[in-house]
Amino acid sequence: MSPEQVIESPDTKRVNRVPPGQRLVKEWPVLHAGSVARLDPRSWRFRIFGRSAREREIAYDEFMALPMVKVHSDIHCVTTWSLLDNLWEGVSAFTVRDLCPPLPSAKYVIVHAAGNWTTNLPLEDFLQSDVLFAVRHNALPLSAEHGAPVRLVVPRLYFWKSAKWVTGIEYADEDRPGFWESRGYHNRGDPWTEERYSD
Ligand SMILES: Nc1nc2c(c(=O)[nH]1)N[C@H]1C(S)=C(S)[C@@H](COP(=O)(O)O)O[C@H]1N2
Ligand SMILES: [Mo]
Repeated sequence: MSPEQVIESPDTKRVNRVPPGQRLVKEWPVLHAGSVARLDPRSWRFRIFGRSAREREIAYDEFMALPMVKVHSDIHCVTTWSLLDNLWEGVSAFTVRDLCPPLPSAKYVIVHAAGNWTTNLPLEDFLQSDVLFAVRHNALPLSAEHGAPVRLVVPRLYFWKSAKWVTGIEYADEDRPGFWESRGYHNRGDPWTEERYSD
């Protein structure tokens, strides 16, 4: 039997794993705008659309049958808490890209979540080995509070890019600020250079 492969998010290998202005917590906080979405897996769909030659809509059972990866990563929230050593399990961004590739002109991904919530990121930040659509955290299914049935995890950016209650992704030629990005948060959100707020 081959040993279980876990993808290491590169930031977990830094000598100092805590970015400037952050402090460590032991419990995982719950943070979001509005109320907790309670999505029924039977009607949930994952839609890949926008600047692609075709469009895909994936039901929950199909999504759960996709190849899964495990990622070990740290969480850095812009409100200054960091939670180290998270083990995520879910579908790699590469797998989603292969199911429905972007057109060459597409440079951004708009992530859609329940209640018309969105977040935006450069395609380059999305297509990294440690980016996944997670269904489990530390071996337990995601709770509704943390984004069930599926949440995005983008370990190298502040945690607001990690959309909970994901309903799909849209490839775009032009950037389009999402919910927090249009409310004063930085457009990209690199924790190591403290890209916290837009000025
Ligand atoms: N759909 C959705 N996803 C979201 C948010 C939100 O308001 N709606 N908030 C973001 C922010 S600001 C943070 S810090 C994290 C918090 O995730 P957690 O509650 O699992 O810790 O979710 C992110 N994903
Ligand atoms: Mo946040």
